[in-house]
Amino acid sequence: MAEAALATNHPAVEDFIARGYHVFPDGVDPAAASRLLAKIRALRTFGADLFLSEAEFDANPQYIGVNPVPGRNLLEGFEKDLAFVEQDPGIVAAVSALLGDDYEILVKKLICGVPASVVPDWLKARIAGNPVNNLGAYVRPPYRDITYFYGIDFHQDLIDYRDREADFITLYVYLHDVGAHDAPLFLLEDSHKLAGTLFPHDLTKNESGWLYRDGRGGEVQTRQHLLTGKTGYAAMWHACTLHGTQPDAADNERLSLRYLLARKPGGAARGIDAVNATLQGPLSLEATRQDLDARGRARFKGNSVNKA
Ligand SMILES: O=C(O)CCC(=O)C(=O)O
Repeated sequence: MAEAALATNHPAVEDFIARGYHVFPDGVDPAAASRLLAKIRALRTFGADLFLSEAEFDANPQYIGVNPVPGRNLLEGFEKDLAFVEQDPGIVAAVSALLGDDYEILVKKLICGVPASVVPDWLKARIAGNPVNNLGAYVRPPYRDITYFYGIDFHQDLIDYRDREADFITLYVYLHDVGAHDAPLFLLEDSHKLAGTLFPHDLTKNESGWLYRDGRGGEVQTRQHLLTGKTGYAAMWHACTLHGTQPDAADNERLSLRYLLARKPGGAARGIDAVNATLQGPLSLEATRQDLDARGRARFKGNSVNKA
């Protein structure tokens, strides 16, 4: 307990308790971010040739196993180039305060917000209004070493971790300037306070942001915060903090690094324990989502973030 009490002195822990996320005031080295981006762009063009044809897709639809995995992850070729994030002193200090200095990287991958200009019309028609438009199912297999989004409704990152405690955080780094039209992340401040809740979430837009209800009788008024910033912008959030993106309306893709960082199981109390002690709800869920059928296909249409 003494350690958790000490750790709460770090601004990242204070921000997680107060609002569910932390923006790094100085980000990370923009020159290193640009160098990495240039190397990635030299490998990939992010054009319409990313996608299967409609006939190819329909011949064998695969909705599961279409994200990067060990052995098929573009970032595996860039370990040294990622030191500007993984060894940035501000990042290391903040993450250590939350998770302990023996924290581990659960997942790291490149995320591409695919621009409207390259998504084929047949695909746009099929996925319009879906809550989760992860396009991996429609991308040619060799390109599935990146995760591709055409918008995703407000969700918690706990969504992918049934029965796991919210003992991990997400770190996002923009590899180029991201403005309002580049599919920036929308994040709902204070939404973490209701802890784990089932996706899709009960959200009602109002003048101050969104009223968020947990289905258990609890509710919180949240403020919508747009994560826009320059190259090297870095922010991290709690596994129960709601966030999402709208489809990328710009002509260019948005390329970002996404890390999931976790505390080592067991051990002494950490800043994350102090954060979690303030939440009003379960820290883990037996079921995290109810939007998919048995094959992993969207069961219904509906999306809040597109109304933001
Ligand atoms: O980058 C995006 O468009 C959405 C990513 C996201 O929300 C996530 O990976 O949890």
